[in-house]
Amino acid sequence: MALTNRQVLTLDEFTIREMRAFPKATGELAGLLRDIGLAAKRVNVEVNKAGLVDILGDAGHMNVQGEEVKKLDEFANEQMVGVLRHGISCAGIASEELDDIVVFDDEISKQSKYICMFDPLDGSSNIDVNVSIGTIFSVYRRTTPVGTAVTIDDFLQPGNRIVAAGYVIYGSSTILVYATKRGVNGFTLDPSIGEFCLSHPDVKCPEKGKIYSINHGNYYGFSEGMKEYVERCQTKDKSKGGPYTQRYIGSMVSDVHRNLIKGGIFMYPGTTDKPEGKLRLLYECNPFAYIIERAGGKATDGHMRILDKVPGRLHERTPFFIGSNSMMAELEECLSMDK
Ligand code: P6P
Repeated sequence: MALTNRQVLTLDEFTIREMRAFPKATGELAGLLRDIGLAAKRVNVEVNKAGLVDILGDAGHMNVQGEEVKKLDEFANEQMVGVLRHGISCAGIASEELDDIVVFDDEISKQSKYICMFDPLDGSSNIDVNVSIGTIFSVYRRTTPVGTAVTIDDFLQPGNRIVAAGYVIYGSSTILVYATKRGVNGFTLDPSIGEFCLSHPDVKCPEKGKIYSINHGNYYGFSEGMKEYVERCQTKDKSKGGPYTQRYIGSMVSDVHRNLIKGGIFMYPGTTDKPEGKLRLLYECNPFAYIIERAGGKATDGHMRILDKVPGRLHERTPFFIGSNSMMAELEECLSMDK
């Protein structure tokens, strides 16, 4: 008798199984994650053929970040907004690609208790050179009453209120990783059945690591403490932890995903001319900070826990340090020189 394939859990089967663990669960969160999985599949199709059709190239205008928007950015944003608006599990969204929040003010959506924030296609400057890119998302309970239209207050919540967060990497394979209070799990898209299948159960970030990720091009803008840590990463003096391997792809989802799996530290510090750094608190830093903490790692802005920062604006940026606990401790020792 032919051997049947080993039965692997699909994303939908997994979220439904997780829901059974919470008797009071309504299935809304499982539904929201299913919607995001659908958007990811549609984005994946376009990303994988971007070089073949006229979907490459700048869409000819600048986004709120002052960056040229590429057509795939817009497509990915439309897919995320579309599935969440037409689903029944989200009352509104905020996107790194949009100036303001989008309120889903139809009667069904207003009854949802969740809101979602996302960077629809992070690293899009890498699209034209075939480097992996990704979608980053986080889910919060709304703070305004269910049944009313969401407001900006529903979005300016600290990351410690996150209910679920995750990312999708469109790379050599397409992987969706998401975290809830029950842990971090990864799913690889099986194109033969068009389903995300559990491939990385219960992901844990190694306590120690040997990989450091930073853009050395900004070195002369670093603080003394930051420069000291970079020196330690390169030193042959093993008593100071190093030498480490430097890996920097320039696509956050790829750099952070590798360090999450293998151990390591990713750093995007502030510099003398940009003390707030480059990365966005709501769309990039909070989701990854939530995921790394659920996997046993740590994320700070150099002084405080990322998840405790109370956002003042949708698009505010923050210095960002994330990774294995032992490397984060070494970093903090160096950054204490700056105080
Ligand atoms: P830099 C991509 O544009 C991005 O937002 C992140 O994905 C990535 O980690 C970072 O910027 C790279 O920035 O200044 O080193 O090119």
